[in-house]
Amino acid sequence: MYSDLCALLEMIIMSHVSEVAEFQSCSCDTFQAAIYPLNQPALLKGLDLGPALKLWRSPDYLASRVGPKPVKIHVSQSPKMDFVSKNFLYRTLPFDELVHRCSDPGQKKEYFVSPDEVYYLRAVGDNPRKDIANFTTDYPSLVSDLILPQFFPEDKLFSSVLRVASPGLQLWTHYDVMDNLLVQIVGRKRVVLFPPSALEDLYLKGDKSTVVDIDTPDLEHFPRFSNAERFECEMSPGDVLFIPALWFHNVTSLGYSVAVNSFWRGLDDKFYDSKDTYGNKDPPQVQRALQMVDKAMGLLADLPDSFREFYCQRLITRAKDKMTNNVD
Ligand SMILES: O=C(O)CCC(=O)C(=O)O
Repeated sequence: MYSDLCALLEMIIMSHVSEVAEFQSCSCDTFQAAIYPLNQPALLKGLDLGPALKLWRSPDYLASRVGPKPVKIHVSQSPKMDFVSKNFLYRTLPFDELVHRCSDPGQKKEYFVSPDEVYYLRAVGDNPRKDIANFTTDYPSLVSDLILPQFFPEDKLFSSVLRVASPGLQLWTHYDVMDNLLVQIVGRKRVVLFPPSALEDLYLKGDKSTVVDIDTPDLEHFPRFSNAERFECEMSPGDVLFIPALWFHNVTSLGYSVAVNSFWRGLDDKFYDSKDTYGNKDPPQVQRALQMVDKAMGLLADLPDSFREFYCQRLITRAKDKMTNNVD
């Protein structure tokens, strides 16, 4: 009975899955003219990424190039990192030790919580509250190994982020406000993407979906989740995934994984929060608008339930009408 249900669930979900479009050896001009304007994820293959593809395959090489630089990491007992139950800790490890623990998990002599714990490095600047991750200045000994694709104007680059993960690590579904080029260097990765239009089916909390298990979701709690259109791809070393701003993505490292992604500003600077160091803060205009919604809901708080629900629906209808210019 349970397995029948799972099979049915899989069928429902699979009916909404599309493959991410692939492009071979595309140039900057092709990207700008034919790929970027589609506002769809794209898997770019065959780009020249430099010697990192070969060199970083050796964990010893990567570890010794950077050495014991302390890095802040997520540590979790479960490979499915869950920001709702917060099943992870923040800890610091020397970079070389992190690489060894991720690349050869059975060999670790020390651990924080349990021998089978998993690790995730999402590099941050020296002072994460103020500094933006910059692969070039934060990891100077690795720079000459890697050619990052320059498909956007140089002055639109926001950050470049080194990512190292244990086998199996799954990062929750979230969106970023910047366009993103994710460069996979070591290991394979499964990426599931949902378009911005799936927002209502993803049960968001801030920029993250609260549906942690995207393959066998709890449809009693999240009945709309199976409606969400999804795109999927598997990245191999050397693949570059274009993730447009506001596209939700959920990433699973199928083995020990090393990647670098770069975030780019696609809009005018005034649409980005100057205090954002991660590339995931909503535009300042949107933050103010959301505060106003909270205030508006506060004004309705004392009404009896039936009135509150009715007028809440009226606010939603009014916002939708404004969006399509039906209200003056
Ligand atoms: O590849 C990863 O580890 C996560 C990528 C990601 O979430 C991003 O680039 O925004």
